[in-house]
Amino acid sequence: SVKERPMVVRCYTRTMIRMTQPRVVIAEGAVHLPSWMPVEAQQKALHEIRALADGEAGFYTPILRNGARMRVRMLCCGRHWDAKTYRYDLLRTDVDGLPAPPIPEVLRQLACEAAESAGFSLEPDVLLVNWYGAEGRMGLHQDKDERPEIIASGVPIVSLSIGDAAIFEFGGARRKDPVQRIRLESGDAFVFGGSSRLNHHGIASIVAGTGPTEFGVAGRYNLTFRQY
Ligand code: MD6
Ligand code: FE
Repeated sequence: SVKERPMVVRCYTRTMIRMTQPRVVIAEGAVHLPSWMPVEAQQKALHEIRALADGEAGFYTPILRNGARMRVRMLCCGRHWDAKTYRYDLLRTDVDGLPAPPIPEVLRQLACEAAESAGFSLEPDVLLVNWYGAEGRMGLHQDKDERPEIIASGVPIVSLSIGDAAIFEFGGARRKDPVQRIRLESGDAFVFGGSSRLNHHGIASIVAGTGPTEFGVAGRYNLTFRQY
């Protein structure tokens, strides 16, 4: 009988479980994967983020070309996003001139899997880590500093969130298009590419004190993986 076939049980790997998890299509090519990262994966990722933070080229507060300080701390891997020129560079020219550290393999692998879970494929060569305090936010923007061929091909950006929840706004191709508000929790993945690749989006607010207490995270980390 079926009861005598333990093989069926053994097939339920983590991947199988993930495949049955919710996948919310927000717009064409924009997919929210709630609770996509198991707690152990979030802790592994946190370990990597802390190692980067403690490294020579750690977090800094970007200053934009209009002179405004961003309301997040940032750290880039693979390539550095220059807040003064809005270009990618191998060196942190607008910060301290140090080279951007490589993307940790554990994180790169997570991003590839998240892209796959959303029906995309991604070979990330840039990772931006944003660190938000309770007052952190990010204005509505488009991610359009990657190579034009990559953007045109619809290769997605993969976003992973760890720590406090955030209210994410996801709009359309035009800045004045209406936005959907999505609460991103610790462990959520959000992937957008295809015809949504240039949609406006931002972080309206952080919901302080809502992250898993056992992580000991102050605020929220957001990791965006890109193909330059
Ligand atoms: C954030 N995220 O979640 C900011 N960009 O803190 C982004 O700006 C973002 O979530 C591109 C793709 C996904 C994102
Ligand atoms: Fe973005």
